[in-house]
Amino acid sequence: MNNYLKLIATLMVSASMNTSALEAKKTPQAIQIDGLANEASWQLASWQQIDNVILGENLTKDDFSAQYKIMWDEQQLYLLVEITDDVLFDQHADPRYLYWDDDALEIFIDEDASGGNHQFNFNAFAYHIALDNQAVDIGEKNADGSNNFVLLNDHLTSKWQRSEVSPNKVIWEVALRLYDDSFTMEQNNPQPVKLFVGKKVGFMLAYCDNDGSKEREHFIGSTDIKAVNGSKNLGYITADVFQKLLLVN
Ligand SMILES: [Ca+2]
Ligand SMILES: [Ca+2]
Ligand SMILES: [Ca+2]
Ligand SMILES: [Ca+2]
Repeated sequence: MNNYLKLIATLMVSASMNTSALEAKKTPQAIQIDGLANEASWQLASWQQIDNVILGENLTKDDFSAQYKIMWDEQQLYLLVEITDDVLFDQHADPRYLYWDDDALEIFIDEDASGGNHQFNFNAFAYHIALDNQAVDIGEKNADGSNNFVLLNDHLTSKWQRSEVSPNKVIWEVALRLYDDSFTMEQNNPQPVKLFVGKKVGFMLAYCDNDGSKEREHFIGSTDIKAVNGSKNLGYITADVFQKLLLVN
């Protein structure tokens, strides 16, 4: 390829990345994780939608709808999620047992935006936050080859509360520390990375909605995933379906 064609190709790639990149503004003030969106900082961020159905059919607005805002500072990402869910349901008390079949907020994060497989490693994380605010992901497989569901409660702070004005609405705030792909469960005192202007992160947000069934009724995400072999439920396997999040001032 000659240099002119290379330049055109580069411009086309960067143009397509710009249109799909999500931006997070830096919060000028501390955000308190209390399920109350009363910080002035939240006014600076714009609402994003969680409206792409990954699993399930015939979703209505009353059954589930949600929007979110995202901000950051050097220590953490901050999420404000406003969820309408008609029934809150936690059938399995154990946060590591069939957790995707309980109501759960799921944060997908790829610290270095590398993309790629993360199903049984920490190249990226899929934090399922249960209604008891505990976070679980799939770790490296056990020696016998079985799945190893691990609690990662140290990685985030989570608190939700029902809206005072609309009882079926939940206001959920999360502060999330970012760990790079060197993270292991065996590590002693792992340290999160420092965030900075211009940093790119792989990101997706989703919700498992169950209102009383054996298995979750809907799974809804923030990005439009292209189906592979008829399935859009790919986020727990590969970070390639995440969105690029850019940290800005
Ligand atoms: Ca708050
Ligand atoms: Ca529902
Ligand atoms: Ca990665
Ligand atoms: Ca529900």
